[in-house]
Amino acid sequence: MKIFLDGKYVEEADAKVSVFDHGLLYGDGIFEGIRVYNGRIFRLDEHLDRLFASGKAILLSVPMSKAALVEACRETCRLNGIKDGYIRLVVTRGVGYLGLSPFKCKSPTVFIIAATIELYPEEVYRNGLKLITAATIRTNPAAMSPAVKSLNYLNNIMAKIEAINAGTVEALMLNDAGHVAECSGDNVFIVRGGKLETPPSSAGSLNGITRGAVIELAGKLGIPVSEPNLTRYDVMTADECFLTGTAAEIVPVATLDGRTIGTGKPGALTLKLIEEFRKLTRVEGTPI
Ligand code: PXG
Repeated sequence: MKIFLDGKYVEEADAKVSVFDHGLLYGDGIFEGIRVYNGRIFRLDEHLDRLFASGKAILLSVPMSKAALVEACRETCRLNGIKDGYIRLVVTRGVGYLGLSPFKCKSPTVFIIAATIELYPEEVYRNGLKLITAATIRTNPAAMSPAVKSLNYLNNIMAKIEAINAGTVEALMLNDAGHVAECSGDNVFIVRGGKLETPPSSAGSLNGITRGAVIELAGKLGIPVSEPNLTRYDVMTADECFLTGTAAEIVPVATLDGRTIGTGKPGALTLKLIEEFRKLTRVEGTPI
């Protein structure tokens, strides 16, 4: 496997970063997870916009232009023969010293991996996912904005551990006001009376690319979408619930903390959106 690392394409065995890189020492850095479908990179532009926004928020200047990053993503896919897969684009603060200050780091490290991705089990798409609520709340945006896709994922990983310990794959995370924020690596939607609802980013969620695509598709299908604050009660008593994410795509949710949502089977609107999203991924994107 060839990896893009700081301007060069190197063998996986040679793709190494220093133990003094602040991405490793402090989780000081940003990343994107991007899908490749049918030889096209899905919503690459949006992913790069989010990467640059994350960088701005943490005063990390991405050392490559958007056009150069597009080319590097395409070339990494080409070199590895990836037509359907996953791109992980990472920008770290770079090599520095022991000490928090990022200003002593010489230059950011950039690497790109193009590989295949492990999806949720097919059973989850047929029967719906059993969601639990994590005891771990989502980071308060006044502490560190969850809109920044940073290398510091411990908050989400703690929720993921809770999900796995409960025998499932994803956990709902609330914010410190008790409102629904998102899941450990997915955004959340509910259907109520034929309308879609998803928490606002201000509730403490990532501005998901898949979330954005679903909102767009709903608009085209004439389905109203709003972004109110939601509680666990709203999710439990919804007609339908589903999660969205680059890895997950659109996953139906069957239960929350043992309460059956709707019929407990993937709902009609969820299935329609899955169908439309799959169509979209087949035709849209930056050709490799
Ligand atoms: N919230 C969080 C915290 C995420 O990490 C999403 C929402 C969904 O956003 P997108 O833009 O993907 O629709 C994410 C994204 C993985 C993996 O390896 C996780 C994500 C993306 C790609 C891979 O588990 N999470």
